[in-house]
Amino acid sequence: MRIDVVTLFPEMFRGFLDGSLLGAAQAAGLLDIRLTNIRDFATGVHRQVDDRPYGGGPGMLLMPGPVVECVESVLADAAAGTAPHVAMLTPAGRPLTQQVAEELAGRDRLILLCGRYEGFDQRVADTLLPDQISIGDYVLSGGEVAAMVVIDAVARLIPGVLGDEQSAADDSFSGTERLIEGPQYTRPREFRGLKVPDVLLSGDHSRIAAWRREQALDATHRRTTLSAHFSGAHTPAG
Ligand code: 4HQ
Repeated sequence: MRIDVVTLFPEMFRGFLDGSLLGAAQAAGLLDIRLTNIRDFATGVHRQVDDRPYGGGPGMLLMPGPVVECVESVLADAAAGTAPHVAMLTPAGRPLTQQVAEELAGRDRLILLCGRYEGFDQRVADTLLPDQISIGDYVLSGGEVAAMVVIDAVARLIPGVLGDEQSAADDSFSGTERLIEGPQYTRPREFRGLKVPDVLLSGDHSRIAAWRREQALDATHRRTTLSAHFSGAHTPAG
């Protein structure tokens, strides 16, 4: 799989991409991640990429020219094969879920478009008609961190990227039911008086599977009530 990142801050990705999982995946030829700087497509002596919004208002917007030309140059670099899937990171996008990550992991080529400032001139989306993805309902300073989240979630789904001993199939949200994983335990059998549930030591694999499923259903049900619990108004009285 090839992923192109279009950004004003390619250097933000270096440590992340050279890290253990992604570094190994790239060294093994499973993943090819390339960075292209929007600034390289700016024109004029000042290499300007941003400007003030028409109609007034705070902040700056990314101008359409440098962004669209940057993406087009990445598209032109496509060898024979299927057209890259272009996705823009924006709070207005469809929420990133495990299902969306699985869908993206099925593509041969992705182009991730990272904005800065107050975002992109509308004509970037009107010209490129990109997929639009949000990593959550909060505001980041730029799309780079969001793109790293997408790359992380997608890369580990590419066959061969996780070791044999790990499996994406067992994770929270995987499978058709999309359940959250229940609790897991390793040694020691007792920690500060807290014991590993007996069923996990029983060696009875069908009982263990049934227990894990029950715990996953529980954890999934519990989480739907958690937001309400933690976002209620907190007074000294509770
Ligand atoms: N952004 N999910 C980029 C986000 C965001 C999000 C704000 C995107 C700033 C320029 N991206 N603009 N949430 O907060 O993807």
